[in-house]
Amino acid sequence: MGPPRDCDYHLGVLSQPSVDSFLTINSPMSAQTTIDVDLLKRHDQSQLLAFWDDLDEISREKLLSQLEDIDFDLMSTLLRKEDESPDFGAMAMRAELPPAVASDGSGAAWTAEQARHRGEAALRAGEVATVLVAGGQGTRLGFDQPKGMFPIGPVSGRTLFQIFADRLKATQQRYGQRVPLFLMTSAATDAATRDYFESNEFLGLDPDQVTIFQQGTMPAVDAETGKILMQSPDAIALSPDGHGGTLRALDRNGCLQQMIESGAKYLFYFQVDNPLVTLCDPVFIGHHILAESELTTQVIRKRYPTEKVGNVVQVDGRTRVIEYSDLPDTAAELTEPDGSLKLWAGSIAVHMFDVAFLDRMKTDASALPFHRASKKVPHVDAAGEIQKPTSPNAIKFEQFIFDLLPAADRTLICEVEPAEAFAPVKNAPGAATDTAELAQAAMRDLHARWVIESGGCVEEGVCVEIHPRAALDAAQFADRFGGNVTITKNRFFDS
Ligand code: UD2
Repeated sequence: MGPPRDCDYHLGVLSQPSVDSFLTINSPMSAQTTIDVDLLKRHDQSQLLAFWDDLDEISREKLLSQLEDIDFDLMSTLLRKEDESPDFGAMAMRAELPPAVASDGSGAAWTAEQARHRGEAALRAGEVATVLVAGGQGTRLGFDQPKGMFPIGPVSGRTLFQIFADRLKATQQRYGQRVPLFLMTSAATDAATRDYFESNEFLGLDPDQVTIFQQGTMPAVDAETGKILMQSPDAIALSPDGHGGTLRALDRNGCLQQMIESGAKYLFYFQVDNPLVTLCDPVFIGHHILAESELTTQVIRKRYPTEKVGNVVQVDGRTRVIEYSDLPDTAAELTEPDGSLKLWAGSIAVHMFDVAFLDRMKTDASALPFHRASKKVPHVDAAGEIQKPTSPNAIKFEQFIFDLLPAADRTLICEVEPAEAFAPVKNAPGAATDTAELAQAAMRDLHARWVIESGGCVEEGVCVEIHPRAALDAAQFADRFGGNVTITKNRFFDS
């Protein structure tokens, strides 16, 4: 690849544009694609067409369709740092705790049993849908396939995706109603995820209940110059727009409309990395409904001040999350007179949304703030050479779904015990926290407790795993197997 010819745009094989500064392609495969060259100049991003003359028709079409998707006004606003960037430090110092239901059920005007009944009624009525966000690349885990394909069952070796599908299927059997699954992927995970579901018979789910949809992207920019980076001469360096892109992607792909038409009123949101997620927990769903909350979020009591979870707080009457990376240590370490943490509520990224709230917010999705992350982004330089940086060279922009919290009229937080609901798989073996080994140990310990609480016993060093169709919770395990179980070698209860 020779050096770029600066801004000398040959229209060549392109159809004749109506205005000279427009590049237009009429493709038999797709609709007409047009980009305003002056727009790129105005936004100081003309380098995006620097290799234009060297590209063939297919590459030009590819590049033009990527350019067409970029909101250049938004990019310039972000680059000028004119978008809202809250002072999290100041906020954290005046933060309070939002209304919370503790894990023992206290803090609500109803009992946990009443919440369970209400949640079960919603499940029986087909009012609950689920959304699984699985667009992340799992870089920290060092697994080169979508994270959902990671084998995690401590005895069964079942993958994260299988464990969620098993739980969904068992929930459907218990309540006699189908629970739709909306699965969000990104460009990096989409093809492999679809292939995995299709070649594994949708993991026992009905293909009609699974909707796989792809999130949007944002360009990565050079940290020093603010220029959008090129991944190759015909492609922009794009990265997923964060899980905050879920709302826009649900809307754009017709999923929100699909939910509304099917009668789904409540959406259970969860992340791909947590095999202990209490997917469709009726108590959690019930608290959300009884509180008439628009957005309810599960939290754990943070085990130490700087634990890597979002801090759910109330500031100026609005609930919000201050991400662990934005919370100053001085605020993280604030304590109550009894020595407990003041900002104790750590989000584990399990949320209940009112579908009507999402529908109301869909046009405001772009109002979610963008968070910036410094990353190493390989790219082609001005001479067309591929650069693989060894230190962060670029800024990526991401929206976070929990930034919808301040917009909700009513919110609630529900505390859960980490041992029962949170064991994220994020880091490679050997890390101190959030490894697959630790998640497997948490699954094994939880299931061993179900056996012991049911009157059974588990020999030291023996591993137990319980398929959701055998038991969805401790109470069901006790009903089915109570008192009879002595486990002397590794065992997978699969029916
Ligand atoms: C997330 C939360 C953190 C805490 C923690 C619990 C954020 C910013 N922080 O931390 O507050 O609740 O989880 O485990 O979310 N994803 C997409 N598309 C994207 C980016 C992410 O689908 O563009 C998915 C990803 O596949 C995963 C989830 O979102 O399921 C969380 O992403 P992460 O692993 O980057 O978030 P993390 O661990 O920093």
